[in-house]
Amino acid sequence: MKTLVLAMVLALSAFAHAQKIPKRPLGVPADAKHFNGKWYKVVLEKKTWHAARDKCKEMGGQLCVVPNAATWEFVKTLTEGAKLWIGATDEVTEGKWMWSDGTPVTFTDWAPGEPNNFGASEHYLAVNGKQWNDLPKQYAINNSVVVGFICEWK
Ligand code: 2F8
Ligand code: CA
Repeated sequence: MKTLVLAMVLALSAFAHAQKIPKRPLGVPADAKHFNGKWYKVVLEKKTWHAARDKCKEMGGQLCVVPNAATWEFVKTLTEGAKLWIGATDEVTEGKWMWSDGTPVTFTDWAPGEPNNFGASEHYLAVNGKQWNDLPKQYAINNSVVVGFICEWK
């Protein structure tokens, strides 16, 4: 019996090791979800894109960056269909989309016809469970559709 228990413990330990589940760093919220070396959390607070960016920084992270398709597939699962800000903007140069960590936006999943800079004031990236749209920065305040944002931690 003892041998069986020991074998099970060793097997479980080997399984956990194989999964490479890292320890959540101090300061990252306990309910943040892990993907590929980073931690992500949906914050359900209606803020402008800039206030959302600042809030993520205050919490020791940054607005979510989506550098590739694999990350987007994961981030999609966090949205549960809600419209949320993530960290890209073309506010400096219209049409030149940059992540708020200073890297250029290369991978994209814009909805058909987007980004369209509707009304010449849409410079901020909002996502839902499907695709991307550019929206005005005040959209979460003037209209309750953008209900929050996604922060990430390294
Ligand atoms: O038709 C797409 C278009 O829909 C809205 O504008 C009418 C969105 N703007 C807001 O909701 C503020 C656009 O971003 C979107 O491109
Ligand atoms: Ca748009």
